[in-house]
Amino acid sequence: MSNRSEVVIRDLVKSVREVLRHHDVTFEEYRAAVGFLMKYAKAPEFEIPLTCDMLFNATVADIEMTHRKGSVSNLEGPYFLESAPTITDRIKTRDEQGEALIIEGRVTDLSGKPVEGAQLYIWHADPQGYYSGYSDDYPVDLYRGKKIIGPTGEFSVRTTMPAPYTIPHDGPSGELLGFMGRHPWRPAHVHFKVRAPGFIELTTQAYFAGDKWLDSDSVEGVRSPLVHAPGIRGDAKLLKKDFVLDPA
Ligand code: MBD
Ligand code: FE
Repeated sequence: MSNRSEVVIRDLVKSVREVLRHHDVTFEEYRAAVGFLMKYAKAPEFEIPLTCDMLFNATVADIEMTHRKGSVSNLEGPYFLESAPTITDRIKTRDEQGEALIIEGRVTDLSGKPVEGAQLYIWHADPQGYYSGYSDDYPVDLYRGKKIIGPTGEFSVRTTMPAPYTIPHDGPSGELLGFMGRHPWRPAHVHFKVRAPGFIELTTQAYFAGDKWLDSDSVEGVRSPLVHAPGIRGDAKLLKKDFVLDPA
């Protein structure tokens, strides 16, 4: 077999040509499309990865799941930071704003055995829908953390409820959504990444039942096993989330 880029890229081009023929695309429309792509050259650097994530990242996560048995994976999104602070039982939030959220569960292997020493990264938007760490006045230690999993595999972390969020939409990514008749909203979500030696890295998200944007997520990331109906504990909402890791 010829090399992989040959096979995949040739097929990709073939698919696009079929769409052009199927819709009788004119030279004028073709020129307009090339003109649109030119906008990415002058746009901020994040626009190309944002458009790619918006259109294709969830599909790659789905493909990955056809080879795995553990927890359902989902998009990483653009806001993961390696430099998240190590936490114990609390994620730092601004001035106790927003509704409290407790996230708890276990990290295990496929047989249910705890994965001691796993690193669980948690990150999410603040109550206004913004992520920390992307401007000088918004330090990385807010709304994100890295928890080291102990011998029982269990964790319990307190933070605040994330708000629904719009992806940046004043550039070409937003214009493309507009061409497709779509809005830029994502449902409220919490991001997770779990790393442990001997296991495949798991990247996923949790969504909340009843969210207005679940059925029309701008990045089409919602998968039903990831939608949780939160419980209540004291003054907080309670999200139960277990992570089952596949062996490497
Ligand atoms: C996000 O916050 C996100 O989670 C994804 C997947 C894409 C854009 C912004
Ligand atoms: Fe996100």
